[in-house]
Amino acid sequence: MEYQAIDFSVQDGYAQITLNRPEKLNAINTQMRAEITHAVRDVSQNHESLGARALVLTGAGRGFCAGQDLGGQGSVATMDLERVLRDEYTPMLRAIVDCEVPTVAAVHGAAAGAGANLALICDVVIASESAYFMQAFTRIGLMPDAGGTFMMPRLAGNAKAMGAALFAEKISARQADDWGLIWEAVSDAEFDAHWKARAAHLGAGPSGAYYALKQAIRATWDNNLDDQLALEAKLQGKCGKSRDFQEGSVALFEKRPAAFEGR
Ligand code: T3D
Repeated sequence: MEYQAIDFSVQDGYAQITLNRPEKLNAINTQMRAEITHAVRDVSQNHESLGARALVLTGAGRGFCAGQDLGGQGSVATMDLERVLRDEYTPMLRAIVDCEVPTVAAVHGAAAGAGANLALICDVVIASESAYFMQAFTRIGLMPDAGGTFMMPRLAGNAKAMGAALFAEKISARQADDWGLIWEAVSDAEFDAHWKARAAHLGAGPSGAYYALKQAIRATWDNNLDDQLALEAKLQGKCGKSRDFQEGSVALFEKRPAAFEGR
């Protein structure tokens, strides 16, 4: 697929999807959804041949993403929101959740509406200090979607999820960090170097263990304790047979950094 609404690259052991409609604050249209879905599936299925043990989502220009492309006055009246969410957003969000490598949203500037929820569904969110997250939906007479009603209560709790949805205010990166919505907020000056270093760290990591822990942590939302303990045993059993575990434990006793091969 030839990408137009995103840029795609691989470097330092990680793949990068850059939402690339900066003149619209990277608002998401049908084409962008299709391209993100395709690129995420490509990374998930071909991460070994691509040499990518992590996937970063970021935005071009002055913000991460302003959510659904509202397309100017008039066009919203003809949108079939149920169809778009079911047929276009759901496969994209599913691809991100199911991706076999860790997904990182590197967020600067605005992350609004579906743009906020696109970030929040990633495994790790790193935000620059001046970034903000906004459940903008009620400002335009909608309710949160794109996984927002799933992720927000789980990450920040019911009280914060309700307030964020009802008041649709900007949640600063620091606030998001305090609420547990994101992994970390870093100074604007350090942001670029910082998320790239984080991505490169994952890019040199034990990708089999990463995939296993992703499956376990996602499954805990549905499992009871016994199911979760059984799943941990099964997944850890696999990790225990990996070359990366051998290397990691030898490196520990040799007091040197592990050189993981991935899997
Ligand atoms: O199934 C479905 O289709 C429904 C799914 C819905 C999911 C959703 O995401 S609904 C929520 C959609 N998003 C929003 O409501 C947010 C709309 N944007 C804003 O409120 C503001 O742009 C921001 C607060 C995010 C940022 O404000 P600011 O002042 O930094 O930037 P700006 O000047 O408003 O925007 C810059 C440009 O981007 C501007 O274009 P212009 O005037 O320079 O030509 C603006 O029109 C454009 N833009 C911003 N958001 C969108 C957009 N264009 C299309 N769609 C947008 N969502």
